[in-house]
Amino acid sequence: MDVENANCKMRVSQCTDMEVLPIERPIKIDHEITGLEKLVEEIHAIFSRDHVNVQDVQKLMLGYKSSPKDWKKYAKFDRFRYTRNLVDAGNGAFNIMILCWGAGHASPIHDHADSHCFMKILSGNLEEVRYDWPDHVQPEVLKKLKNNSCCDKMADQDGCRCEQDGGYNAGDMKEIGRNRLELNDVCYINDALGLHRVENPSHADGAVSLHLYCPPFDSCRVFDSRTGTPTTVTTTFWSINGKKVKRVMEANECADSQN
Ligand code: 2CO
Ligand code: FE2
Repeated sequence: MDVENANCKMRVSQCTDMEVLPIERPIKIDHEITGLEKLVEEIHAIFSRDHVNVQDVQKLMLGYKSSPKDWKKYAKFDRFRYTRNLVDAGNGAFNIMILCWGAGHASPIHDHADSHCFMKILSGNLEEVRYDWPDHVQPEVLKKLKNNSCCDKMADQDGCRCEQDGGYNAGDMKEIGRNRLELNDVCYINDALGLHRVENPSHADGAVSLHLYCPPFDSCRVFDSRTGTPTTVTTTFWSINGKKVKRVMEANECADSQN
């Protein structure tokens, strides 16, 4: 099975036969979608099926051409970091949000909590940098694909140095690719394809992106760019349906909760 046929109604690690993880290839748009509301409607319709191909979601998102009037009510920027603004909670099967990136804002390196992640540029440009998982941390999906764990792999060496033991080395994060994402581009990632960091490279302009996650997640792991040390953080919203959320600071927000 091909990753584009994976059923994104299920967690990535539950998608069967995902041995082959191909690179993205050009996808043809079936039909144009007029307006963000219509796109959200079509996403609901497709998710009412039992099986939703990754590629079908990509096609829908490509079929919509960004128009700021559609999404400006969700586009709320913060001076210091990128914001996550919920557009639709997808009846619990997925969620759709708009992320607003001020000039130079970036996410830490992070995973996607075993979910499927689709991302479309609505305004400006973003740069996505992909990384391999650090040797000492393995996502559910790779444990399943390789049918082993880092503990199995290292058992007959000098003992397991997996995450519980804090065996982290400088230089553990390996870059595996870079994508420049421009207006209306769509990209897809899941934990089997690696980790990523997303940045607005502009020194002057903001950027806005539309994200769809399925299933939705409210925490993920961020990785220290030097050592690969993972930290679990809560993912929060800056606004929901265009209304700013009153936030209670949590202890783990010191590590930057917006990933
Ligand atoms: N995953 C990050 C977040 O939800 C944004 S990077 O694109 O997936 O905050
Ligand atoms: Fe991400």
